[in-house]
Amino acid sequence: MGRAIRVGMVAAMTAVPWCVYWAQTAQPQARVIEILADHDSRYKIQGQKQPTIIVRTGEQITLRITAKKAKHLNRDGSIHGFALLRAKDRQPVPGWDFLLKPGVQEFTVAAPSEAGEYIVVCTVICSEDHEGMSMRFVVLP
Ligand SMILES: [Cu+2]
Repeated sequence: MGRAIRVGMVAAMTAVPWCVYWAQTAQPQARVIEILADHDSRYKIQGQKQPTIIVRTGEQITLRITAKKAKHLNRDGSIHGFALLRAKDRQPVPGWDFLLKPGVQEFTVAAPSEAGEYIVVCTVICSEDHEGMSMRFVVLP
């Protein structure tokens, strides 16, 4: 029992300098959000039936998007798009218009500074179901 306490104390003592070190050296990491832009012209997020991305205003996020080809593609080889629109007027959000090639790609971006409802839409006519390729995106204050 005495030994267990000593071990606990050592762990607590060594943990303090490590925390300080970590706080001083760690870079602010963008939160990674994994998205599938699938062959059936749908965005998917694992574990979500109705995929929704929820972020905070100005939050740094990394979109890690896996794209799988549907029926059609652009001449430049893009198979899907990923553009963000403000829901109330479908105004595009500057800097949030990505073209997706087959495979995995990452985009690190800052979330909009205005809280509210947004929509992610596909910008490549990827199939007959392209019009339905959208996803909810919520920016919390
Ligand atoms: Cu599409």
